[in-house]
Amino acid sequence: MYQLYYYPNNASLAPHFLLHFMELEYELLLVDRKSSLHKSAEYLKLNPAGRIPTLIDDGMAIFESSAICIHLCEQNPDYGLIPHLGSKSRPQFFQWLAYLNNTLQAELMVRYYPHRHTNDELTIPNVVAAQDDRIGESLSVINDQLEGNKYLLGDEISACDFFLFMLSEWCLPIKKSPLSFEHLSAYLNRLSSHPTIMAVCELEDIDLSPFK
Ligand SMILES: N[C@@H](CCC(=O)N[C@@H](CS)C(=O)NCC(=O)O)C(=O)O
Repeated sequence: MYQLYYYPNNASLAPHFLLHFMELEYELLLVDRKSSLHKSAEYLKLNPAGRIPTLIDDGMAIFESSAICIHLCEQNPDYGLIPHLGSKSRPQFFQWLAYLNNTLQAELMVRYYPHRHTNDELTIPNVVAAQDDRIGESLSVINDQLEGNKYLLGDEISACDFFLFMLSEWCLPIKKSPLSFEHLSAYLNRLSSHPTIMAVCELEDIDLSPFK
């Protein structure tokens, strides 16, 4: 039995997709961000970074969404969400997951928390505008990868696709929306009908209609 500390449409969404897809037994524990519970002494014992998500596996706390995804994939290899050891796709898996988590997600964090990246209030709109451009560049790299590929790694769905769906949802309000990219938009449209994405988004009250 896993426990996932989550908040709707936060970085817990990708691990939530995986738990659902793999039909694992899990409990969702809401971290009330509005009351800053992610900064409470109790939560900081599990996740000293004070961020969401945290996964508890047999009493062990794991934080960082990509690490949680890799751990779930490796513990449940039969579901095929990570290419097996020795497979040529395996380095591609790590490449794309790292790109999503360390590049696109990092840019999104600056976009949505611009006040943390400048000590001059007046420059906040400039930070946001610069980030919109940088996020657009990342989405363009991803769009190119999806030309002729059903999923990020080719023909098979992987954890990277669930991670990308989460980030794409966050990108919807960005100046150059993911839906404005030909291949990315067709891919998101297909993924939005995936049973796991539909079920988890319904539970987290995430509107999928923009992808349709
Ligand atoms: N790199 C971390 C980032 C997690 C993260 O920043 N989560 C956000 C919610 S999407 C959060 O907890 N923000 C609260 C804060 O920064 O105070 C991960 O991927 O798990």
